[in-house]
Amino acid sequence: MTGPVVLTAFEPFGAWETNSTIDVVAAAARRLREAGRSVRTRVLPVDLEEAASALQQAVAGPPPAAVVSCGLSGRARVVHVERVALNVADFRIPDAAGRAPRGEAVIPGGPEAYLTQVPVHRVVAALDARGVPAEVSNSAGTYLCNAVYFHALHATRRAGIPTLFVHLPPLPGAAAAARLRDPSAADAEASMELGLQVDGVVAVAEALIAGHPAG
Ligand code: PCA
Repeated sequence: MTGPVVLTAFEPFGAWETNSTIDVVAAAARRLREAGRSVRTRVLPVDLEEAASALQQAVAGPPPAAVVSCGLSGRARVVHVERVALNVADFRIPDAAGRAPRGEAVIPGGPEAYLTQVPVHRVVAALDARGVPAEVSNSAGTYLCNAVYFHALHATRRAGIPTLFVHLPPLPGAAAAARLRDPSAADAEASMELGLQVDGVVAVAEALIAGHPAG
């Protein structure tokens, strides 16, 4: 039996008072359920250990039809379709538990990196077709998003479950607010409307469920 589509968001962190991925994922889940999909959502803590166990629980049980993890990026002006997760935790700001690893392995003894098995250019094309600006990204950073992506790929790749991480831009106005607290947290121009972000996450999930020839 095929399990649900798993969608994850993150709690707020650093200079961000809210994490818009929570609203985007909730709205995308509603749309997918209306379309008859079974969906499981999780909001992951910005805590290296707890995020890993929450992610592992989210993908446990009948193999998910697809896993789409979403994170907020203060640099993203379009949806970033992440290709790579590094086995590196190197934090510029501490996580919620005060951890600030410098160059430690996400999974000691694991491979140096995983590449998603999802054809990322096809996903960007699917987003373009829905009018959602997107690009392939070759770095999910070295913070929580990268760590969660590494855990997700580690947990799902043997079973061939399509797994993708997308970095989403801030909502309009949010980058300016974050920059007041930490000018390095965001680019002033980084922003995308909520509706477009929801369209994007729905399109990513549908593309992954539909499956696609390698490309
Ligand atoms: N973005 C951070 C962690 C949580 C989030 O939404 C990141 O890019 O690592």
